[in-house]
Amino acid sequence: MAHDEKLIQKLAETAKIIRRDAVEMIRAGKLGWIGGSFSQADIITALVFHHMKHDPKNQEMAERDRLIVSKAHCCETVYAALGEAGYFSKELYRSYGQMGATLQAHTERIVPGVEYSGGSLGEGLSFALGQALAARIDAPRDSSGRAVPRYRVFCIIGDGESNEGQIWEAVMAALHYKADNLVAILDHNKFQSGGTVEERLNMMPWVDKWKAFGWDTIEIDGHDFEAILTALENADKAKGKPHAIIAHTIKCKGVPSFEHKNLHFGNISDEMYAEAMKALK
Ligand SMILES: Cc1ncc(C[n+]2csc(CCOP(=O)(O)OP(=O)(O)O)c2C)c(N)n1
Repeated sequence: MAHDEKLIQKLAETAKIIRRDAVEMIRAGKLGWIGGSFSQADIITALVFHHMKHDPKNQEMAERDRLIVSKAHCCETVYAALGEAGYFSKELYRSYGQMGATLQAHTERIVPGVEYSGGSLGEGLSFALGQALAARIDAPRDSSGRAVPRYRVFCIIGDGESNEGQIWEAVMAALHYKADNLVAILDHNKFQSGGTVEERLNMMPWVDKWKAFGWDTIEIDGHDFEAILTALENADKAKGKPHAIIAHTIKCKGVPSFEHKNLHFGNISDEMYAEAMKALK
């Protein structure tokens, strides 16, 4: 069923705020990961501002859903979403990337609301699986005696990151443990740091691969809120298997003149800043 238009509009507006705040952070720190931060921004917005169960006023709530951003370099839109949600003061944005600051250029658990410290790619899905399995400890049982996990775990991974073998170890283990409270979302923005994923190490077709590993798998437009929300809700319904959402995204999505270029890491010039603020009004 289609979602309320007002909800979709609100999410789209929030995603603009998230991207704008990410731009401000990158300017403040004079460096950042604009491409992968922007490609995942709509997925993060849908999760943090609608789908996930969490409470910035009760941050350690045991039953909170977990968001693990395995491609932890894409930290700016994670920080922007958490700041917007009220996990910490937006004042922190101004010290992003600076010596001694809380907000550094890879996500770290010292930041309120961040669940995963990363940087070395390939590890987050294993961590997320561990969290998904931990949700069964002391969990209530259904009528057949099966543990009903106390929370869900959402893990964003990169297409370049998927070159790492450890991703596929986690994929196999998650099926073995029937971790149906685990949702992996592939931010398929077609680029990694040094070029396209196709020319570096082609792992396509993604859907066939995840299905072959036994996961409940679908493919969506990762910038279409209706599609994102529907995919997340369907993942709740399908039991007995972990879930993969292959999200087609655009690197640097949100500022037309940046899109499809591999703006992977760097600063934002005055000219780029003006373009970004115009596009994200
Ligand atoms: C184990 C490891 N190898 C290499 C790197 C360096 N590195 C940082 S980002 C990146 C590219 C990642 O590509 P992708 O997962 O597609 O991320 P996105 O394009 O969304 O930024 C690489 C190779 C790293 N952080 N960790």
